[in-house]
Amino acid sequence: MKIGIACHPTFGGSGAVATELGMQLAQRGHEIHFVSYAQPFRLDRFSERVFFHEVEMEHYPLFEHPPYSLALAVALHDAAAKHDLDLIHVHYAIPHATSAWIAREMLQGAGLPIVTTLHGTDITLVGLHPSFHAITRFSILKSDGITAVSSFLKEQTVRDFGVPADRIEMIPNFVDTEIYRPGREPCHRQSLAPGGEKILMHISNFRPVKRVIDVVEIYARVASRIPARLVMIGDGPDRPLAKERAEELGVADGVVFLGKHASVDELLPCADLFLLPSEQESFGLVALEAMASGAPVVAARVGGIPEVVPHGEAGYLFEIGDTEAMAEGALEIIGDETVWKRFSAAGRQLAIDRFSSERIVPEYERYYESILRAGVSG
Ligand code: GMT
Repeated sequence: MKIGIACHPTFGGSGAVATELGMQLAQRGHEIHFVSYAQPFRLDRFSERVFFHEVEMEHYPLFEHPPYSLALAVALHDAAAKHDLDLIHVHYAIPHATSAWIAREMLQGAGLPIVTTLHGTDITLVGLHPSFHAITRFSILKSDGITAVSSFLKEQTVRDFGVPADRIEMIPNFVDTEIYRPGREPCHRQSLAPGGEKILMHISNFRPVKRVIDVVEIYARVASRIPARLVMIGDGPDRPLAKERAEELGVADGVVFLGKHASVDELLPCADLFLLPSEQESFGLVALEAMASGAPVVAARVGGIPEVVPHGEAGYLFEIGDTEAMAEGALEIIGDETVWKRFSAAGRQLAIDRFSSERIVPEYERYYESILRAGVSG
């Protein structure tokens, strides 16, 4: 198949999933055309049959906010026409599902099926805003195929957007368990925790929804009981607040901010524990990557996280903001080698059994085939 993929290129789960899916599909013989305003952050290696089309935008002084959605529609239309695409798969409904619909209209009945994958805040936050709700609903319903990354997200879409449940296919996110695995070399443990301290890790785009202050507070409680360091990867609006809180709590020396890293597969195997105390998480891809890398997870019991991290098996889940319980849970796991080994092995096994790319990527292929057989709904 020749597949066009539109996604946000910035650090974030939806762009990561879109890129990994495109690369895996290309390895399986498909031709993949990524379309975005910048190269997706994980599209950092050459792959046969993978192409990138940059959306070009004219910066005209009249526009305080250049109309990206229109430029993307044109880029999708041009890529579809020039490369004879069979299908367009957009990740994160806003604005991609709308741009894809415009592109399909512009092709005037040439028949370009659109698959929209719903990822998270396109449904639970941004899409709910009155300025986006109607167009998000319209564009989702105009898609020929709709997938959601968790059962939680599917239910939210049915409830808040009135999309019939039988129109949404739940296809969970996946992880390449050959790349995300324990014992990767070189190991950065020595430089991250030179005194042999336990390593707690957090990776995100430091938006308020990630509750990075909670991460620091959990760490401070843990570090008051056992030698530990906190490795913070990523960047975003709440990074200064997290730094400030670490200083207030007197634990700044134990916290290292590494900034943005695309290759988190090299760092996750160093973690003794992964922290994800988010306010909302439709899936929690990074928790899955941590589990595949052998790191147990302590997270908030929210959204789709319980579908990924079984409580008491691969980690512990607690109520949002309960940093005391999260710290206790963390100590229970990292304070006992036998318990840690059990959680670590269970998370890795789960990633292999339920969420490996070998298992999930063919689900997308089957879904594309069913959409192509059904034809464009319009
Ligand atoms: O929805 C977002 O906040 C953005 C999105 C992204 O692009 O980072 O993240 C969502 O999609 C990921 C991949 O499917 C999920 O693993 C994340 O849980 C989800 N984030 C939220 O729901 C907050």
